[in-house]
Amino acid sequence: MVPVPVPSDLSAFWMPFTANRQFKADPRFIVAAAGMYYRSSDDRPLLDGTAGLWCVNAGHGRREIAEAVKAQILQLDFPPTFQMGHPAPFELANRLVKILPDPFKHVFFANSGSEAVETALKIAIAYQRVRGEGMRQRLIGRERGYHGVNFGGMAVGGIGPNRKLFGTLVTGVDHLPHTHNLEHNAFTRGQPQWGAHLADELERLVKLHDASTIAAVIVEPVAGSTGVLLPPVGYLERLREICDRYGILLIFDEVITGFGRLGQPFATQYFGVLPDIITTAKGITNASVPMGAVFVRQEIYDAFMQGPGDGVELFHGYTYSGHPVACAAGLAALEIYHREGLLTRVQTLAPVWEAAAHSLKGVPHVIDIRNLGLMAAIELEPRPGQPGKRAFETFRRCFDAGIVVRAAGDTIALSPPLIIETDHIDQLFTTLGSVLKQID
Ligand code: PXG
Ligand code: PLP
Repeated sequence: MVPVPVPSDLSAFWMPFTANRQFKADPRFIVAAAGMYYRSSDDRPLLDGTAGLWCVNAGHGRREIAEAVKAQILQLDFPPTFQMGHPAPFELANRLVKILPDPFKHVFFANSGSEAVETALKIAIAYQRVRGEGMRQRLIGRERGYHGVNFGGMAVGGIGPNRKLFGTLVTGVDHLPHTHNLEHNAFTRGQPQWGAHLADELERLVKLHDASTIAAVIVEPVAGSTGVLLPPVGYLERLREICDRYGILLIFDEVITGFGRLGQPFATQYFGVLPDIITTAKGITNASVPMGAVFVRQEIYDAFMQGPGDGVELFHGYTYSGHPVACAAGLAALEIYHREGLLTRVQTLAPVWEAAAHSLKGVPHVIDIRNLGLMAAIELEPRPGQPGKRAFETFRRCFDAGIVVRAAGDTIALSPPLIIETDHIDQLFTTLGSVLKQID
């Protein structure tokens, strides 16, 4: 391989969600990627156990996407989508609604998961208003939820450190309790049996605030970023029932669970529970170009399409909503997903994945193992008074030992590309197991 130079001055780039000083003192550089592997700056292969950040579902360096992007830029690099059109977003939206359940017929494009979430929250509040329920302005999220880093998503999100420096956020927000419980559910394979009653906390919030003030509830069907928290059996169904009873919209944030992670195109199909709005991003372009999207049910779109036909129905949009390059990448990614059967491939991989993950039971420090589809979490006992340190050291040692894993608090999260083979699965868990045996 031709060596790729690493910059000597690391000071100007303020790195996101990173201990900048620690990293810049002892950097880890990735300089190339193909298929299941990255290559580090010291020319070692690194098995990608996290599909980038839950997003490179078809594996790295897909030539078809690169070619589609190049052709698109040369054909038409950028026109606005405000009051004028170009073919790509219409084509991509038409393709996307084909892999969604029936009521989802309309797509609003954004450029990230965070923007998709802001869009969904705005659509939810505006929908209540256009249907004559303008008092419904409250939003309900969930503790430990992650919905991106913009103000709305941060407010409905439930991760303390992501919120605490940022003032009053968006007001009129409340939270359901999270569903993680080691006492009842440790080492459960797949969805836990205990915990569906936690959805009834929504009834409590309805009593507290009155249904007439609540616009929407937003949850991740499987919480990813916070450390793979699974919905107990019956939990999502119960949330759906309560939302129906009180005219509250249910939003599924499928930024991570979209595009095959659970063995169906989306988690809504895997769980058989239909929300009213779905947000997604990441895998939509196989992470090659930033893009997010919001899918809405027919009746939500229709509610906006009233009044004079020459009036703008939704005063919302990003300069790059439906950017041609992102759309070209999205169309090429969908083509690969279909051709290689990746949106359902996890159905056959999941049992192998589950067995491999749970083989770490009994390894030092491991206090829980969770899995669903091609997601897994290995939760570690925190070092006393040093939350997150043991998992972070595990991540660093794994990097040195040739695998990329993700540390979320004291949990090691795994979510590899959906093209993974069984020998990669072995390498991932064998390496992780031996690192855990080496550290204190
Ligand atoms: N919703 C969910 C459910 C997500 O997982 C976002 C929204 C925001 O997407 P953007 O594209 O704005 O980042 C996400 C993103 C991690 C990690 O450590 C996870 C995400 C982002 C960064 C890190 O697991 N998920
Ligand atoms: N800030 C300024 C000054 C702008 O002009 C714009 C867009 O025109 C934005 C922010 C929003 O940018 P975007 O549409 O890319 O989200």
